[in-house]
Amino acid sequence: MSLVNVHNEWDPLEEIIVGTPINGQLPQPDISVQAVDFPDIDNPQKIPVGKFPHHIIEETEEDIEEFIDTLNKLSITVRRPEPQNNEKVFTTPHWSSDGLYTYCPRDMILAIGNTVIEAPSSLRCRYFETKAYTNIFIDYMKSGSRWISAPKPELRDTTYLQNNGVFSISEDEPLFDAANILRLGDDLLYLVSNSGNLLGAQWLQSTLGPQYTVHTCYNENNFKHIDTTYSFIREGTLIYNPHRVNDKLFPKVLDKWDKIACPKMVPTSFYGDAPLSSPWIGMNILMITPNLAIVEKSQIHLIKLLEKIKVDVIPLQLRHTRTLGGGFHCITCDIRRRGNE
Ligand code: ABU
Repeated sequence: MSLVNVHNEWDPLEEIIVGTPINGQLPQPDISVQAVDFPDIDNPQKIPVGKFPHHIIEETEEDIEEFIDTLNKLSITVRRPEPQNNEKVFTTPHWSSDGLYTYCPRDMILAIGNTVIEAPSSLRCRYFETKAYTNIFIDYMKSGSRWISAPKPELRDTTYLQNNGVFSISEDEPLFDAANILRLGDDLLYLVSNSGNLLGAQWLQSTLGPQYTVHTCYNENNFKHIDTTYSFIREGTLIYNPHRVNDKLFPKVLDKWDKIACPKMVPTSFYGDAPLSSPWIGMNILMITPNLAIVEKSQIHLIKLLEKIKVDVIPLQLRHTRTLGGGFHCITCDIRRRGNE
């Protein structure tokens, strides 16, 4: 039986990939890093670069170990990527870059039904990131899963566009991070942003075929990933980021959903001047079942809201979500959930 079998964000979780901060670094800044990760910094020289401090990596790995322990106690299988050498510079015909990290498998791996898809990221530094998961993908393929890589993009300088200070990406080739997409059964919600273009949505639709419908949606300021814009709790119920979407921006496919505004986030600290995540990383939660969520423990307002709508919460610590750019949804890729649609 295919080890990959996942149709939505909330069915009972059975298997998951959890990232690692080990060997993580901020790559040499280039136009892709500026456009996608630091669109608010107008002077490229102000973009942070280099290794994350040791204590950030160590404390994060410590927090992740406790997270994995919790998942194991819930009988959930956990797999981890092979740490990569991100310092190594690589070159394509158009540019050179070094790597970022393997902390956020959510950004690079899309699991839909029995298929894993390697995403065509608009960040040059992530060009080879999925290589850290090859052994896992081979295991999945041997179990009967499908394994696809989206066409490798060229990512020329002309990919990155700036209009009135807002970055976007061109429509020259399909581009998206897997974190631009959320699964609602046969409906997929696809955020068009500075990390995902319309051609990417079209590629996904044509690759998955008529069983699925890819619904494009937008948020304010073209902000990259969908999992700090929407958190899906269970069939028919979602939490949205009121700073990024409103009645005008909700896509039609969500017409019948109960949409609850995310309460204010509790501010959490970060290292340096420019973190990889916004404060909304606090709403980046992982559903274990439709009635059980893992939430970063400082987010007490969100925890209260979830309890009010009858979701039990396991509050866990993840101290460096803003510095490293990932909460519990980002640092995972759910591979198998019980349920068939
Ligand atoms: N990788 C998720 C980052 C999203 C945010 O900072 O809001």
